[in-house]
Parts: sequence; structure tokens; C-alpha cells
Amino acid sequence: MREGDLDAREAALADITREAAELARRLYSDPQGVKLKGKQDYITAADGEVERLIVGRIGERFPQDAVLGEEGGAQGKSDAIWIIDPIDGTANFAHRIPHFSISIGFLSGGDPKLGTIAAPMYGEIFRARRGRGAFCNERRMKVTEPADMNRAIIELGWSVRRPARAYTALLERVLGSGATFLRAGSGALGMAYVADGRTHGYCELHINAWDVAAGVLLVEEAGGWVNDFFAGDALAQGNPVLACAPGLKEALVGLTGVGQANDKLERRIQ
Ligand code: LIP
Repeated sequence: MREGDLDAREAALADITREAAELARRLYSDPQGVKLKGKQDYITAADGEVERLIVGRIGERFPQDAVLGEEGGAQGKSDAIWIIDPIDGTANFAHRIPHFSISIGFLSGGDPKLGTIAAPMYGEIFRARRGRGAFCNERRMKVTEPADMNRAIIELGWSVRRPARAYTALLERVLGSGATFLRAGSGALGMAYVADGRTHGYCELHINAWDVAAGVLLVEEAGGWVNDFFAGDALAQGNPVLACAPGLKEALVGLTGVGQANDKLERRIQ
């Protein structure tokens, strides 16, 4: 894609992200239509409303582009595709826990070129462009390397999409390495925090493309390493994800199994 076409999409993305963040912020105080899509898999009216706003704005400006949204699914056929999670951390949002985000990634040629992650209740917008670095509001982000694993903070995402014992086994290995962990409930924000050096790694044994399409680019543009998340049929099926400071790659790939040649970890555990 030509730089000029990316310039136009980067500018549009900034406007759309601000508008979507403002809408989510308004809807947060009284979440409506809270339902379960499955065990511990929440949806609210806000997920649909925010996604419709984002998809509508993209359609107005780039009708030729394709979109993939968590709620609305795939629309359009193009090599230029927007991947949208309108409320990432919906379980938190549904319970008025402010740790949620809006994630919008733009891929061209199968590679993420643009990404934003907005945290409306924290007043933060994380953004990146391929080859142009990553920023939190106007401050440049950089991953941080802990001196050793005893100082490392690794976020471990969890969902019912993988067996609980796969998660507890992962947790035991990570704690056994001397690191500490957290699970905050928004994979997108988890990736943004690695990019901003607030944590040193994010791992989830299965996550969807809309949760991390922007986060992968943020971490890479902040000097971090991410496994080959977009391999195979990631857009339709999701994949395991591991993102971290480069110095922790070897240790975390060993501990998590994600990023190894065939990182189908859960099969080995069962
Ligand atoms: C959530 C992810 C989180 C994962 C949850 C869920 P949602 O996304 O951000 O990392 O552990 O299961 O997938 O459903 O709130 O958009």
C-alpha cells in the first residue's frame, strides 16, 4: 500500500478511535443489555453500538476496504482489512471495572500497518504505524527488560477457550521461573502495557485476531518480540500469542511453548 494511502488511513483511524472512545466512556456508567455469549464470555449493547460506529466511519471513508469485527464478523473482500474489537475486556466493562479498551488494527498484505488501542477510562490512546514507532498519547513507548526473571511481570490471559489445567500448568511454570503474573482481562491492553514497558510479557494460549491485531504492531514498534500470531488461519480461528521484551524471548518461549516451531501447546498438555 502506498504511503499516501496509509497517511489517509492513519488520520482517519485517529479520529475514529477518539470518537469510539468517547462513546464507550458515555456507555460505561450504566452498561445495558449485558448477556453471555457462552461461559464467562460477555457481550453488552455497547459492544454492538461501538462496533457499528467504527465500521460505519470506515465504510464512509474506505468503502473498498474489508473489515473483521468481533460482533459483526467479516465484511468485504480486500487485502486491506480493518480488525476491530469494540470493547475488549467486556467482562470488566459489564461490571463497571474500568480496565477495558477499544482495539482497531489495519492489515495490508497480511501485515499490520496501523494500530490503536484506546483506554477510555484512563484517558490513554496507544498507537503505532509500521516503521514509525509506537506512542501512548504523544509519548514514545519502549519495552523494558527486567534485570532477571525475579523482577519480571508477565500477564497471563485466560479464557474458557482452553482447558483450565493448561492455564494452571502455565501459571505454575511462570511462577516457578521467579516471575510474577497478573490477569487483568483485556488482551489488547495487556499487549499495550508490554509495549509501554509496564509489564515484560503477555501470553494467552488462545486469543482472537481482534484482541491483538493492533497490539502485535505496538509491541514490535516499541522494540519487543511477538510470536508469528498471524500464521495459518489466525483471522478466522485465532492463535496462541506471546509478546515480550527481546531479552525474555528464549525463557518465555521455553516456559509457555508459544513461539516454538509448532506451538500447539495445549495438545502436549492434554
Ligand atoms: C477478552 C480478551 C481476553 C481474554 C478474554 C476475552 P473480549 O476479549 O481480551 O484476553 O482472556 O477471554 O477474549 O471478549 O472482552 O473482547
